[in-house]
Amino acid sequence: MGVLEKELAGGVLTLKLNRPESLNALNQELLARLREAFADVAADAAIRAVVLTGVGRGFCPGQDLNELGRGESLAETLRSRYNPVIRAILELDKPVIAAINGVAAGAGLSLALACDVRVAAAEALFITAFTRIGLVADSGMSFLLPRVVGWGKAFELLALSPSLTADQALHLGIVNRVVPGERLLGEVRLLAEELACGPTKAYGLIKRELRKSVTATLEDVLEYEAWLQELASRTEDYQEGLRAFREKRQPAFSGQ
Ligand code: T3D
Repeated sequence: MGVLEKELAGGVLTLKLNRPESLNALNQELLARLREAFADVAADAAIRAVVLTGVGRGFCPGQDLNELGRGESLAETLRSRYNPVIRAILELDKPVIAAINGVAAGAGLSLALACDVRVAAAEALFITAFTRIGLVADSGMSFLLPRVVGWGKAFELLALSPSLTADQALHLGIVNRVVPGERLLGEVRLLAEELACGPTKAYGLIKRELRKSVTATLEDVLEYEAWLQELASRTEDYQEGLRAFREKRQPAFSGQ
């Protein structure tokens, strides 16, 4: 069994970080496997939704601290190993759900924030962690966190690095839902299956719209929406959506 377990069923690929002895800390091998996995997902039309979770009691506590200080600078590590993974998730034209089964800290929290939907087990914990070891936010966290919780709260969470419970994370909008731990994968599976049966290309275009909205002016956004709606209107799923409406039935989206 490798450091990243993969299971494909019904159009949903489940990726399980599998280094439970370190709560699934990110080492070079795991980061490389994640990068490969998301590239494979992008190229495989049969995969229409992804679930990212952890094996054991942790989701991911960020960088494997036992692997630091072995020559490569942190900047190099981020540019060559972390940033490509974060970009791959954000730019993937398919929905990615984080099933946060336990602690998410440091770049492990960044990984969760890069996902499109976050569902947490009631016992999960959320820690920015960087300043606990004298570092600053990385792996996209300084971009993503203030957009979720606001500037002031983001500063507080980054500077003081408290340990947030799942309910506190829900209250701040860091997670979409909290469920009992034993129900986490079942609930996430249902959500992932619903997304995997949806208009996949429209979901991908929505991700693009949201990314654009972060830096664009209103005029840019209006024009970009018009362009993406044109693309959406050329999909088979749009034709199916219209047919289903007229025939008064549920649409059967193919993802094309
Ligand atoms: O450019 C770069 O490469 C730098 C990038 C940096 C990005 C970052 O992610 S910086 C932030 C790094 N993460 C942390 O600082 C968190 C470190 N971990 C913790 O603070 C705690 O482990 C937790 C709060 C996450 C969980 O605490 P607890 O009490 O539930 O578990 P524990 O006993 O501390 O951990 C269990 C095991 O996992 C333990 O191993 P052992 O003693 O049983 O053999 C622990 O050492 C290991 N572990 C946890 N986190 C990491 C780790 N091993 C390596 N790296 C870790 N990050």
